[in-house]
This record gives sequence, C-alpha cells and structure tokens, in this order.
Amino acid sequence: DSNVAPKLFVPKFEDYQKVYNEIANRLEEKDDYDDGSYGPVLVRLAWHASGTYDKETGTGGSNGATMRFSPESDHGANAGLKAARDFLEPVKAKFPWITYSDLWILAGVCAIQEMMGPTIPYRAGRQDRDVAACTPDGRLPDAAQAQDHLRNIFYRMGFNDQEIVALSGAHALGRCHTDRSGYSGPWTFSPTVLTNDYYKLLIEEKWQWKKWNGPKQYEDKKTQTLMMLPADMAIIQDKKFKEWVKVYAADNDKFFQDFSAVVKKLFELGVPFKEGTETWTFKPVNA
Ligand code: DDH
Repeated sequence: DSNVAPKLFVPKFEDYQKVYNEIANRLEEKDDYDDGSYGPVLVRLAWHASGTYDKETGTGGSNGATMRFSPESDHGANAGLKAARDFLEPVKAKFPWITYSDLWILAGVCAIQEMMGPTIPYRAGRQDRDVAACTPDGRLPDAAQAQDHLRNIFYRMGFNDQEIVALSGAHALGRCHTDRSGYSGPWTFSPTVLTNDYYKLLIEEKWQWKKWNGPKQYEDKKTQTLMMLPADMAIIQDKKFKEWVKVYAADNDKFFQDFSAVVKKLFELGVPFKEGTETWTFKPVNA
C-alpha cells in the first residue's frame, strides 16, 4: 500500500552502543599516530566543542558541532582537531542517523572509558546547526595565561574552582604538538591511560622553564621529557586550586568520581535535551 508512511528509524541505546564499539575498535587502528591512539585528540575535540559555552547568552556548547565550519575550525585553539574530525568521518558514514554533535561527544566518552578512565554517563539528542551558530574566537583557555584567566573562562561556562581543577586532570592524556599549538611534549609518562598522574607530577616533580625557541613552557627537571603549560602551573600557584590538586593527587578514586561528574556537565552544556531523555552508560570494549 503506497499510502503507508515509511517507518522512521528511531535509534535506541543498542544503536549508540554499536557506534561506541566502532569508535573503540578504531582507536588504535593507526599505530604510528602519536602515542598509538586517537583517544586523546578525540577527548580534546569533545572538550573544544563543549567549552565554547557561555551561560549568560546560552550560546556555544556541544549542540551544533559548529567546528565543522570556518571560522570556528580556524580558531587558533582548534588547530589540529581536523585529525579528530576526519577520524570520525567513516563512523558517521557507517551510522548516518547520528548527528555530528552527538557523535563527537560519544567519541569523547568512548575515548575516556577505553583509556581506562571512569564511566561517563551519556545522553543523546544534540542537533547539528549551521555556520551561523559558530561561536566567536577567544572562548577557550589560552595556555600562556594564569589563574585569573582560567577563572574568567571557566566561570563563564558555569564551573567552580574544584571543577576547574578536576577538568584539568584530562592532561594526563595526550600531548602538545609544535605544528598545532606550538607547545611540545606529553604531561605524563602514560599519555593513553587516564590516571591522576597529572596532579602527582605537578606536586612531586621540580619544574623549570624549557630552554628553546618555542613558546614559554615548563619541563620536568629530572627527565626533561614531560611538560607543563603556564596555565597548568597556575593550578599549583593558586592556593585555592592547589588544595584540590592535593586531593586528586592523593586519591585516584576521588579524581575519577569528580572527573566523571564534571565531564558529563561539560559535555551537556547548553544542550536542550527533550524531557525524559534517558541517561545511558556504555559498556567498555577494552575492559
Ligand atoms: Fe587541553 N590542551 N587545555 N584540556 N587538552 C592541549 C591538549 C589537550 C589547554 C591547552 C591545551 C583542558 C584544558 C586546557 C586535552 C584536554 C583538555 C594542548 C596541546 C594545549 C595547548 C594541543 C596540541 O598541540 O595538540 C588549556 C590552556 C587548558 C586550561 O586552561 C584549563 C580540558 C579542560 C580538557 C578536557 O578534556 C576536559 C587533551 C586530551 C589534550 C591532548 C590532545 C592530543 O592531541 O594529544
């Protein structure tokens, strides 16, 4: 009967778990990429999609995936994130029903869980928006700056001091690239495993200015292979921030608990979920 409307495909939890599995199985596909995993750069994509949120105007945030478009894709802070967006294209092609904005955040959740991090609860329902919804440059933190800047940027998103420090622990993952940010090197010795090492190293190691032609950054005195940005060092130079650095350095479970809560909040900033949207937790592949 030609009068019967085609059945609309309404994806369920199982469908999103399939997307999760697809991403998880591809993370280490190209073992010559960085430290062997796309996990860290996917976390950074999800964070930069979300961290444009401004609570006063309700603009920005992960709803929209506007980093697909110039000018947002060209903002200095987003240099190098094309690698993450391109990585996800075959996944989008295989599961065309998922929006880019849900996909990018799902990839961030997947990467954190697969890199041995805590479970990050997830809700679907983001809608892609067009170039008109791009946010202005300057909403993401500047690595050359210190605590006043961090507070300005993160208070604008609606975070407090404890949450700023908990979010910063993501720098246990990944590295800086001279051809992206200009900075160089990883923060920890295990950049594809999430731990509280970032806080431990901040407190326990001696940090000195790196002598080089690049932007001002710190290196650890002992091995000169690890790095800290001026903005990282700010969280032990500020008394209130440092209290939380000590808490997380001493207690990985507490870090995981607070990190999960604050990342969920970050990933949902400004997203107009429909009432009754279910919260899901995905089963890790790499368990
Ligand atoms: Fe970050 N980050 N980030 N970051 N970030 C960089 C890399 C990564 C700052 C600057 C930089 C967060 C907070 C801050 C990750 C996650 C998160 C790089 C290097 C710079 C610079 C980019 C490159 O050269 O490739 C600054 C400044 C802040 C701040 O002031 C607080 C937060 C909140 C997160 C998060 O995920 C919650 C990750 C992961 C990376 C590694 C990316 C990679 O490719 O590896």
